[in-house]
Amino acid sequence: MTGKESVQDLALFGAAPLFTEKLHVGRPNLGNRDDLMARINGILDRRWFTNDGECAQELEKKLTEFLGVKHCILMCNATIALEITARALGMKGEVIVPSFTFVATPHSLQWQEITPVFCDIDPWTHNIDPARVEEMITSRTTGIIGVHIWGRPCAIEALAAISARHGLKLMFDAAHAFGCSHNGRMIGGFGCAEVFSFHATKFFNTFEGGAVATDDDELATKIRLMKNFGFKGYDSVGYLGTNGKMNELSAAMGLVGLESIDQFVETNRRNHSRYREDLSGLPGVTLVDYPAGEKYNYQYIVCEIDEKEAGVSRDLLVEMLHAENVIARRYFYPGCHKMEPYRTRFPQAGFTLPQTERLSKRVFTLPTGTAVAMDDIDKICQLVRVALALGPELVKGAAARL
Ligand code: T4K
Repeated sequence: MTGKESVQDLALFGAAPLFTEKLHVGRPNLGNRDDLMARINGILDRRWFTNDGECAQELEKKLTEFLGVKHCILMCNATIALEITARALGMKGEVIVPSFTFVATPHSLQWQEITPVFCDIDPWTHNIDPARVEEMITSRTTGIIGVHIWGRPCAIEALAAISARHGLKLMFDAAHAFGCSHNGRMIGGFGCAEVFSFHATKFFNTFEGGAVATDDDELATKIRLMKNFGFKGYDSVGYLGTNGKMNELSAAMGLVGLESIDQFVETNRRNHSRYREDLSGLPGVTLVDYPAGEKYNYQYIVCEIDEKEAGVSRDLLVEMLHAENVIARRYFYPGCHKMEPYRTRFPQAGFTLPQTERLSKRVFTLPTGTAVAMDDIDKICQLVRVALALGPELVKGAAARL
């Protein structure tokens, strides 16, 4: 850099944050507001607020078509959906999961006394590494939960082969992967069942919500009963059940969002391309890409930082971005095996998870979605560029100055 450039660059880290309002990762996508209000009025008029109402039935039907599956069962959130699905599949003992995921994945097992056994990931895909899965299988193993991290499908065929070889149940946590495809087929149609999250921060949201997709009639019937206390008829309960139902307001939000789904994808795709252009050529910074030929929702702008090459650590970059009101997130730091109750139960787990430990220190996510403007993206990337050019000492000052 020339002296002149560095003075301009330093001015980026001004006395006040670059952005006057906080730019969050996970800002919800919102469909047509008038349509939503009209649907909400309909719900109020009908006075049918939950328990498989009109909106929920319509949404289930539309999602089933969208995903190309036989059943799509709405749920109040993905965590309960994971719990119910694992239970309905008869998972018990030990189930193999990645540690590089949101803590809801292992919690959904541990909550019902099933032990999550953490498996390492492939450093390139960030998904569970099938080559490591077989090493984790014991006589107590009953299943595998693959997670499609960032909406990029995990090694579906390899996991299916391992499951078949060892007689295990295979399900997927597809919380990130609504609207994504694998070999031309929509995610939702793989394994025994796949679970989506429709949380506010997800690509497609119902405020809070989720769904289980499956082609298995028997499993679908069981899950439907389990999510409604086990009720088989008015006064007859056939299973131990819980309350996993989605309410009508959430279903209405989903119906309206579904109308705008193409626009959400397009905005995310455009944002991702802009980030790619703006960050290209930066040493030590890799933007997680979405390979051509499949559908993606492009919901996650994931950067991997190689501190040696970049000259600045991931944590310092995130600190600096926060000081500028860019609320980047360190998903999924520090790895589930370092969170309770797993850290205490499995203090040695880190030894078998080198790639998880490495990656969780290197990645962060940046804001995207319909609430982020192109101009914002340019400024965010400029901050990263300048941080790398100035080096750790000046960035530390920038991060600490407010
Ligand atoms: N499996 C996987 C792989 C998952 O990633 C998740 C959820 C699940 C399972 C379970 O799904 P659900 O049971 O939630 O359906 C957030 C979400 O709460 C969580 O749903 C999500 N993964 C996870 C990756 O992110 P936090 O603790 O980071 O949330 P919070 O409150 O810090 O919000 C995240 C960002 O979103 C902030 O920057 C603020 C912004 N935000 C959030 C909300 C709620 C908004 O702008 N508007 C909002 O309404 O977990």
